[in-house]
Amino acid sequence: MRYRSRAKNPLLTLVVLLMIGAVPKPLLAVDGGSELVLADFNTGDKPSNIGGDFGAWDKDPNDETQGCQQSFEAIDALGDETGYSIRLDYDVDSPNPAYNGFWMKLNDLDATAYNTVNFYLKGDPQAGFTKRVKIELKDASKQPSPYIVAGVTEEWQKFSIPFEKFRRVKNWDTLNEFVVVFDDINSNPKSGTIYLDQVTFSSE
Ligand SMILES: [Ca+2]
Ligand SMILES: [Ca+2]
Repeated sequence: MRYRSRAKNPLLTLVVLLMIGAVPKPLLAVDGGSELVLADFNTGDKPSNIGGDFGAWDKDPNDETQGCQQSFEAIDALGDETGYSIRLDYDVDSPNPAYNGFWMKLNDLDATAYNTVNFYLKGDPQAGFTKRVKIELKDASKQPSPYIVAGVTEEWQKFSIPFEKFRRVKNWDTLNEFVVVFDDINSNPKSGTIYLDQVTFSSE
């Protein structure tokens, strides 16, 4: 009854609601620096926010004892109820050398305005998950520059890695690829599920 007495003009209420819904979400975070969203995965489809393709990969598709499957999961690192993250079901438990993961093209992006790569990770408590995950950035030379993040938990966590940790990237003005690697050395357990979301470059 109280709601009705307040909503004196249903048409006006509708217009206000439409206006609230029409306010765009800011793409830039402006607490001291700028941030470029590479991928929030919130369309539940390709491509990334910068038009890049992405997908799962594995060392040997013919080895059925290892692999990585990518899918969209309706859980979002920033709590967006309509958002998605990337679910990675990995398996590096194989009698053969095993590594696999997720790649995302950066389309020769010029990242010289930024100095940090950020992303969110969490593990799936039911499936199990590795606490250590290797991240790689590649420039146009396509030489992988690895960095290992540790301390993944079953809650969303933001990881921020300064560019200088990726020592083999020479040309920050032509970035080729962001890669997640599960390998049979760093992954424990050797099969499990990791969620990835909100990959950004920022200036800190
Ligand atoms: Ca998301
Ligand atoms: Ca296996």
